Amino acid sequence: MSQDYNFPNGFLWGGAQSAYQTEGNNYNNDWYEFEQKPGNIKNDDKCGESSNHYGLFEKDHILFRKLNHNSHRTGIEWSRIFPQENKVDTEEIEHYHKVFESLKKNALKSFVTLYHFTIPIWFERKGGFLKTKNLRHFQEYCEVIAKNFPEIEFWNPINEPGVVPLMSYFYGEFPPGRKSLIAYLKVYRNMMKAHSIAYNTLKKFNPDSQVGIVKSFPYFYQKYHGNFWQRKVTSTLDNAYNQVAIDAVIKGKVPFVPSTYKNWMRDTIDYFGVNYYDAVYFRFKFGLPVALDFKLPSVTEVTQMGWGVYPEGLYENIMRVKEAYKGPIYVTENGIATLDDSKRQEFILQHLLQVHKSIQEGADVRGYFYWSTLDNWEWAEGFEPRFGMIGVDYETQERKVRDSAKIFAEIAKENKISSKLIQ
Ligand code: GCO
Repeated sequence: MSQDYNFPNGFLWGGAQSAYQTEGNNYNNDWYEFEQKPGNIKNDDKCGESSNHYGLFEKDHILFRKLNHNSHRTGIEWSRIFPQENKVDTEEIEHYHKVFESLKKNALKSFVTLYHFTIPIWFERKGGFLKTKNLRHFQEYCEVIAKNFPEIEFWNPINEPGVVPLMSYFYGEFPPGRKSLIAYLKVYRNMMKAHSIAYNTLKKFNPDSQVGIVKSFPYFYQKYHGNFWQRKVTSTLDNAYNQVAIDAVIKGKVPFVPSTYKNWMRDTIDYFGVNYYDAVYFRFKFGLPVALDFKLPSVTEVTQMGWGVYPEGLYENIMRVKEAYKGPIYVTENGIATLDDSKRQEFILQHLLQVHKSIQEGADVRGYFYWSTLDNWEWAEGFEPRFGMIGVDYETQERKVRDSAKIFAEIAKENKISSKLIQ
């Protein structure tokens, strides 16, 4: 049976990227320092000029528009705005004004992240998000941004509040390289506080802007499909990673945070952003989860990141959000690192069909952002993974539009996946 899969009117189609991963020439944050130490990054790569989006943003935006995107998720680099404590760099404010003007000129709605893993060196020296008293610096940053950029319609202040606690403070693979469960819990709690600070600050100055959460949302497979014991254990882990953030922004409930905070943490989202890549699978030994795989045992093929592909997880996660939250949902990241673009084409189609299915079943999904528009710096994995729909030659900074970008352009233009495309 041939069928077209139509998306709702006004659906947003775009790509996502972050400031540090694409801009290039950022020398004033914790990641820059971290990269200097041999062994921290695969192949000892350094972010350096990256995809030079800082210099080429105008050309890039024109290209995104040509590819029928109508929106774009991007970010502001905190260490550019505040190179030192209490010092705002007005030239950088000017720069970002130009970036947002250019997005507007190209009819791209901007979704803007304020903190996407990188913090200024001076903030890091003070203990970063591990110290609750440092949150006032984040608040100050949010205030400067709110006052200077009233033109922004969609904010996602903190990218994936669960990832920094996990990668930086539990696994120690991101700066500052700590490995402590206590630090994980403390930083996660402070991330959620920081989210509500950002929400309240941005809304105070721009009540009409939409402020959301962008949540990394792996699908904990055994929570639903394991045996009795596995379901129990996996649910606990899912609570500690996924549910915490959902409860914080919807109910104002955060473990170890007194209930006096509840009121100002509750209802601190105008939309829910789902970042989805894969299902995770725990290997159990003697009843304990001893290892974590980023793929199901049945999946043999993995991406450059070692992640398996499991599109159904995106549908399941959207439906889970729908149950907990009545507002709009966006897929704020979904993508694949591969050298074989035909796999990317398949990945995009399979995941969009799951998004479509969730919409059919009543989920209010209003947009989809592929990660990533451009090839870019993949943190501790360096430059090897190729996530982009648009390839980047890092020697020449030349952009190469991959076929997946063309397919995406067709879908965005028609606002549907046609039966022809599926065939
Ligand atoms: C994250 C980030 C991105 C990554 C992307 C691919 O989820 O870690 O938001 O910065 O680059 O997810 O790993």
